[in-house]
Amino acid sequence: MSLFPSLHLLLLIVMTASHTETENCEDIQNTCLVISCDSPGINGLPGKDGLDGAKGEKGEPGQGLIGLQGLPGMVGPQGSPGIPGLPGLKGQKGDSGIDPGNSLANLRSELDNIKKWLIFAQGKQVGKKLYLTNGKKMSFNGVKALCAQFQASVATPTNSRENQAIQELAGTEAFLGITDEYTEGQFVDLTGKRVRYQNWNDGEPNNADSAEHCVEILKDGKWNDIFCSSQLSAVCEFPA
Ligand code: MMA
Ligand code: CA
Repeated sequence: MSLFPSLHLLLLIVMTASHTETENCEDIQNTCLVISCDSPGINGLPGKDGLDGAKGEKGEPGQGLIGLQGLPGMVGPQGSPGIPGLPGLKGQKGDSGIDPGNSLANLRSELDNIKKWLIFAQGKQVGKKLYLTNGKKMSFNGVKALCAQFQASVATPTNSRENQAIQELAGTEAFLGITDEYTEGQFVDLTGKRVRYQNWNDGEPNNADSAEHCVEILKDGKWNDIFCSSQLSAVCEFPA
């Protein structure tokens, strides 16, 4: 009888433990049907990788030296030729070859024709003199410079026919190539020669204001001494 209480106690402990374990196992079986209640299961496989961590701080600059520049590469292959250039300008016409001795005569004849056209269009020819005007008004120096550009002189009549040709061509007041700018009262042409033919208006030359050293031909062909700075029509004289 001395053992009974001990055995009874032992049985009680075992039953209690068994009962408790059965209850715990039933709880787990509600969520996991596979797990055996008898012994611990083996470890599962590792989980998936976690998310990336936060970006780290920028590192210090590197300490290495910059390398030397490399040698130039080899010369490349020759390129293809460019497109051909544009044709040059047309050359001057050569001699006919038939009669080269005539070329000068032909030129002379062409020049004569051109002079005739010029006179026909707007010029006045008297003997060996050809008068031309551009119809522009300018000072005496302006007329001199204009005529000089064409190896011509300022119109200088040496007789009444020439005087009339200039008068008709100009149609208005125009400078003549005559002045007394070197010696007052002594009228000379632009070569410095004293003029023999003169066609002064009544009372002229009067050297008004003691400053009239140029000569104008008036609309009626008469002459008047006038200021060289006046603006008058330009008439040039060409050798015809
Ligand atoms: C008058 C007469 C001329 C003089 C001019 C100047 C219109 O003519 O005195 O002799 O040259 O004036 O403008
Ligand atoms: Ca005058």
